[in-house]
Amino acid sequence: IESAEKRTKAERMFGLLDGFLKNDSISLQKDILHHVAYTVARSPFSFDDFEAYQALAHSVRDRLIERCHDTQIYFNNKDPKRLYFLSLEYLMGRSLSNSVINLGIRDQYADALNQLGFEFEVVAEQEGDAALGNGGLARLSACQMDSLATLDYPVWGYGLRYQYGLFRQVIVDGFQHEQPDYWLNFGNPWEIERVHVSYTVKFYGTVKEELRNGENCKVWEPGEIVEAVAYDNPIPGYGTRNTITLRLWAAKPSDQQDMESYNTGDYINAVLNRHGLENISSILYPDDRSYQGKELRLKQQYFFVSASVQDIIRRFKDTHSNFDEFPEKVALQLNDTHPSLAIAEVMRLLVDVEHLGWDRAWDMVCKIFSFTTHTVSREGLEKIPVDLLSSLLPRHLQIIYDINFNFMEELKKRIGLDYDRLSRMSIIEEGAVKSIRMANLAIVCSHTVNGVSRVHSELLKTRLFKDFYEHWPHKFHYKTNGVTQRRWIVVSNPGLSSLISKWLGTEAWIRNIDLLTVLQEHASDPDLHREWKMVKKVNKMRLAEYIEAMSGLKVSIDAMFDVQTKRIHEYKRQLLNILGIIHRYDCIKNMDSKDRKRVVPRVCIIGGKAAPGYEIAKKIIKLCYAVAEKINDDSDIGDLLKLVFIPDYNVSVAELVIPGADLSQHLSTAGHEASGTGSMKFLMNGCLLLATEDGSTIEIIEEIGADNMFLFGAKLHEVPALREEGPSLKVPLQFSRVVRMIREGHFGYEDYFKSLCDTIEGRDHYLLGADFGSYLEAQAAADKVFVDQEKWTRMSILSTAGSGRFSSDKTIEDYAEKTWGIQPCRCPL
Ligand code: B1N
Repeated sequence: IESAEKRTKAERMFGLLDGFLKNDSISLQKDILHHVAYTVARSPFSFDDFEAYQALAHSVRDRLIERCHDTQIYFNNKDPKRLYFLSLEYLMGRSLSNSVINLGIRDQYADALNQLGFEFEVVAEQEGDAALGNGGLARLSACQMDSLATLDYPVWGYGLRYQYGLFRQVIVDGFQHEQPDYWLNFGNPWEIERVHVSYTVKFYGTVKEELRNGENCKVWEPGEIVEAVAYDNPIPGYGTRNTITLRLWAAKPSDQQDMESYNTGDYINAVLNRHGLENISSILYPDDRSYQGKELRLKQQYFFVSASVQDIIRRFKDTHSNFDEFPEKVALQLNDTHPSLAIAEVMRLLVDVEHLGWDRAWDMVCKIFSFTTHTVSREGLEKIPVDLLSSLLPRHLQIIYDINFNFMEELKKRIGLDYDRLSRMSIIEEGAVKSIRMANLAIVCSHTVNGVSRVHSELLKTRLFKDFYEHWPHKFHYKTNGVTQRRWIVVSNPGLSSLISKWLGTEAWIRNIDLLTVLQEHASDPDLHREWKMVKKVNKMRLAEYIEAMSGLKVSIDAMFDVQTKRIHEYKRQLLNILGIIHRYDCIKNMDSKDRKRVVPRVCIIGGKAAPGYEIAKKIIKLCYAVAEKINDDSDIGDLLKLVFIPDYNVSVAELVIPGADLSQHLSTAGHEASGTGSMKFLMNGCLLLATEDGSTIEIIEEIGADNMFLFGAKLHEVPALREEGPSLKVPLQFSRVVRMIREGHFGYEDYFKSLCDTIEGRDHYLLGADFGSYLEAQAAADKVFVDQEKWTRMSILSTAGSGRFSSDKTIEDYAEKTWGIQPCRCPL
């Protein structure tokens, strides 16, 4: 009787729900108007573009929620091994276009909006970026989430819901200023607040030993308790019903905190103190390399890791009565060392809370963790001062000491008392400041250590982690990074996307990137050339309009659009680019009118943020403005050369800039860029690359051939000898000349630029002088080809055609099979 009653209830409910939401344009219009009236609370007869965006976003959100439910129900039934991806940063950018494209209902929505008197593109422009990350590493996480969803893997992403994303870059008189990005000000329709999914996270306090059931247990009595509340962000796959979840944690005051003060009458201060706790998840650290050992950063790391691990164990326990199957059902991926406290947290929960015993817990830890490092230099490795950890997380420090003790004992058995080696490999660094080496912790406890490109992995094996490689050669692998063609072609370059589908006769490449190689067969087809150039022209017009709107500068779309956009770093050598531009300017100035006719007109575009405390990087930005002012105001130069700095480079600006670029520059000193992913986005969009042989570029060369790119500069093995030469290194005369121009004040601010010039004359660690000659040659080669538009277009087609290997789908399939051991789990339609 009971089950019959249940069935009728379920049937009745299903009847009321009327099945799934409908996606025809009339239903979508009704839906949008419904949200205008009841979510945005505006009159359906009068609402503006932003309100239309909000209503539209909520209507898309409804569909995402539907799919999220189905996906989770399906996963729960199948109980596959799940991947948990832990990252402190995700650079998602906008969600609207991406979502409707992945759901396959963009055209229907565009139609619906049209009927209501709105334009999809204009409405989509209303959305702000979700910028919960710094640069390449964070955008990689976002691309990988898209691939994980599209390829139907059972996955959860975990991270922090920062209230302030990456700072906004505002330029005042050529100087970078930082402004807070309070991105949640206008609400965020893409997240689902889960007030019931919350965990307490403890800090400070002391650890006591207690006898429980005849066993010695460690009991951590915390000094501070914070609540972690889940915010779920649906990630829809393309061409599948699967929609996975990125769960971001926000800190909220805990009810358990400060009970004492409530009882002592200091009510006001008790409440105010609670508020401070929310700061844990409030700000994203804007330095993408330097590690400073800040307490708040460590708190952030532990806060998100603890909530995530508790959630993972809770989900496992929902369907399993013991931990036997834990390693068969759970894979934990550490995106760099930032989440590596998860290792100690899993140990703590399994040993202190679940009482599994150390050996059993340790055995599991060794089976579930994998680690990807994005670092190339020793200075980039995270270290946590022991004093800091001991006060903030006393129990975790004990656990790390125990892990290290066991590891050292095991090592001694293998290598004897080689103290140098033992101390290099130890998780604990003894020194002026005793600290925990987070990379060593991650390597010791992970079954797999991945680099992000082949050459990066070689550097890990021969330099950074040589001792570990010799000890555990089987642990070391690499998965070359990739980017998602859904965002970087389909969303951001609709013209190219339709063109590719037309010439391939299918849209299947959007899920199966290998098909792109078919374009090679048409690389010399004049019809394709015509259409290809047309698409580029339209994208350049779009970019030119943006440049004019932003800076007032009019640029000619017949000029070569030469772009370098990425974080500003000395090793990325934006300064080399600027010196090259000064040289070009100087040459043109000294030409007669006959020679000037042969100059290939260029619009040089530079963009990127400098970390707020990185003085040299900020000077590079100022120099760019100073040079731009001189060149752009020089009527004698006209359209032959223009220089623009695009402020506040972020994902949505990238979506505009990349499709409009002819040439893109990737100039890192060999051995410094672990991978680089910007180059892959440009490559997909048919931009030719001017690059050093570093990071992933080396693999791009293998794929499209050196004759399809403009390569220059010292190679990895040549760098040490060049550095050795120091100030006696011979540099081209042109180099000294352009640096002198800066020093002598051709662009003003000579005192301010002095220290910048000093970094490249004398020591010149990043070898700008050494590479300047070959840089100019590569630039000249690019000019030469640009004049031959047929050749250029062919190279451009071959760039896109060869970009398939750099789709994040490839990276993810490789990780799934070789590192995580997970299988697709596709929710039926
Ligand atoms: O990660 C990217 C690579 O393509 C780049 O080559 C690499 O430089 C970048 C601390 C980082 N490495 N380290 C960081 C980011 C934030 C932070 O707080 C370090 N980012 C990279 C993707 O593999």
